[in-house]
Amino acid sequence: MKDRFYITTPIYYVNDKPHIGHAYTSIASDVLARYQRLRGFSCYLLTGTDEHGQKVAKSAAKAGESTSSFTDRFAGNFLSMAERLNISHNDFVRTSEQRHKICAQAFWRRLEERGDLYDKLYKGWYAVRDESYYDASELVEGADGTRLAPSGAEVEWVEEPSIFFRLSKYRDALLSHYDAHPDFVLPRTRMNEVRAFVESDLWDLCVSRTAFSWGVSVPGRSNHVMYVWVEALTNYLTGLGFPDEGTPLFDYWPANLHMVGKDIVKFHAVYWPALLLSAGLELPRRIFAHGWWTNDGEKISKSLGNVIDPLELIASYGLDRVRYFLLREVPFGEDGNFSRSAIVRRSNEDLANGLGNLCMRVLTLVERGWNGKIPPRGELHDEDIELLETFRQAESLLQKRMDVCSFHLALEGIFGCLADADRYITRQAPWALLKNASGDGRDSSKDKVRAGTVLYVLCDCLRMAAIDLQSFMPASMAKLLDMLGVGDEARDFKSRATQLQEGCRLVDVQAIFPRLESQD
Ligand code: ME8
Repeated sequence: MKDRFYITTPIYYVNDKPHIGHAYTSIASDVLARYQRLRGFSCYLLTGTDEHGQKVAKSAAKAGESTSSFTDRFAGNFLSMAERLNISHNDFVRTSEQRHKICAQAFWRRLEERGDLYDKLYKGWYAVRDESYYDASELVEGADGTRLAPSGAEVEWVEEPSIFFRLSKYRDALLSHYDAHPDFVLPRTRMNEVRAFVESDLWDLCVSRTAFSWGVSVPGRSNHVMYVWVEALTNYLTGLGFPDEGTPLFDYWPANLHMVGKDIVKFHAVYWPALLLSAGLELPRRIFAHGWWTNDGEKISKSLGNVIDPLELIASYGLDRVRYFLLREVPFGEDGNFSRSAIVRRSNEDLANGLGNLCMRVLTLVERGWNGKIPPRGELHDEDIELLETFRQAESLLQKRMDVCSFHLALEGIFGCLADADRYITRQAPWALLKNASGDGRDSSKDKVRAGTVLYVLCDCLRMAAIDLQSFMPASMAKLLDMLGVGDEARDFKSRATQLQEGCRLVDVQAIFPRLESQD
């Protein structure tokens, strides 16, 4: 039985169309899922949509549409975004599905049986945009003196009969969990924020609403719906068939990674573990909270009219350039600024000039000198061994970086190796060797054998780089591996340690990343 690995994306609110931020989280999760599969893990990737709560209900009402047809329409947009982004999810949970209702209600009963729920009137602040309760001490003053949530969202005063969860009871358990697992939340700065939040007064959490009905009803209390966050978090269990804990699918629990944006780390690193402790379930191994994209320096928001549509980007630049750009441009975990000129620059410098150019130089020489067959490898010189070793040893560094979601460093490492390969081809100048050999007229001449060895080494390095890059740019790297004649069965990390076969025929050689017109 293969080792299991379970990764989740947040489930996205269906109050609006998907934008680049949603695409970012899904792509990062997909890259990791593909990578773990290539390493031999049985990896389950879950994504989906968060369809209940006041925010979605209000958006549907504003659109003059019934909540169910509105949510169907927008959930459809998120599903098709996942398909267009080539996300390799194993399941897509919609919280409006019956299986989710069953899961969320069974989970609720566990909290109830534990004695962790009690009735109380909620009197306090609520931000619909964040679907979050705030203590007065957390609020900030807006430009016109109004009170706002720390996120900048408007807050409203709410008084309603509610059910509370004894969150404060779990304070010490949470803190000792953080102590025992300092990488529970990454990056570390986020772990520190989470700890500070829990160390300060941790209030009990209001977990039901009575002011509206668009949600999963509380078992036995039909005038209450579950607080949307509590219900939404249980989607990670719905995807594994909870409450049926006896199925092989449920063996994926606990999640290895909940991938989220930094805006929702509190829900995942404080509320969710406390709820799981109460329900008697294991805690996820890790939460990674990535940063925010801004657009030319401005926060992406509908009111500013600067929302970036991922589908439009794919249409303009091609999917793999977008996937590469998003994960290469900004250290994962930090905020980043999106600009079209940056995507063109990255694509041209790294993909067209770097990788694409090297591939074309190598493969056209192989076509010319060896009728498109991988040349035989002659005796290796020190510099050949050195380059091959650089690529071989890059794998363990790649693994270390992927294990902590350092995608930018992972890519930097791979492209660093490719830059070495570039310097090597310039120094070895196989084209000059080939020219000498053709003057000589003999296929077995020393120069021809040497040129063949140099090109063999380069093809083998390209094979390793393509295997490493597959999870980032699946379609283009599949094309490159096709061109190199590497079979489907030889594209994982186990096969990476083998060698390219001499005499194997190149297939359909073509440019993988043509240059883009500069937009400066
Ligand atoms: O919060 N930059 O859903 P949501 C980077 N339903 N990432 C961004 C981003 C930006 N500008 N904008 C959004 C919810 N994201 C809840 C989640 S999970 C049980 C429930 C990404 O539609 C980022 O991952 O508001 C963020 O956490 C998520 O979208 C929020 O999506």
